[in-house]
Amino acid sequence: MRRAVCPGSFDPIHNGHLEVIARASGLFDEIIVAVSTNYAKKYRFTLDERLQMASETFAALRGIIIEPMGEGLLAQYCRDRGASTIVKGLRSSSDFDYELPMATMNRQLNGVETVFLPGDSRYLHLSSTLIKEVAKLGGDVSDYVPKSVLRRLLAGAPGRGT
Ligand code: COD
Repeated sequence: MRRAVCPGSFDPIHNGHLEVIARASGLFDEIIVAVSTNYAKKYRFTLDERLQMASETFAALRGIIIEPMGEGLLAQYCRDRGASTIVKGLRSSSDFDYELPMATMNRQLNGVETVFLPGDSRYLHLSSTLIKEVAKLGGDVSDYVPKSVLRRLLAGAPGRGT
């Protein structure tokens, strides 16, 4: 079985992530969407919420598993889960410059390879940070996030009570 891991914070998951993960699922038998926890990071959504939003997003797609990744090494997580490949989406050359050293390190640590998929041009400007900021200030992000994410973002938008 060809199994790959798509790791991320997914705080929250958005259509740029979704599109890359859906395409990756056509290349592998099984995709594990690994939702990371980095205790040095301040998340808007709890791990449970991020897992739930990802699960709701991929409910209709077969062969996609949503899991917490924990805090440890991604390369070790991949080995523990029997995955030989990491899939990452790229938006720009700066993404590539950031990702290349990690891809090399992960391969040298235990042989796990990284495959890069170019992001879809409709979503290259998206990041979770930008989406949270626009939504918080009352902007319309409905073209950029799945419905379950939109519902949660709107709960914190201006004039809606939180
Ligand atoms: N279009 C396409 N791809 C996108 C888009 C978009 N609009 N936005 C984001 N992506 C890609 C990112 O490039 C990334 O590959 C992935 O989606 C996840 O994005 P985020 O922002 O949710 O996640 P990050 O960048 O916070 O995730 C970081 C990881 C969990 C991947 C990273 O921290 C990690 O590898 N942690 C493990 C610790 C470890 O092993 N460290 C040593 C590394 S050698």
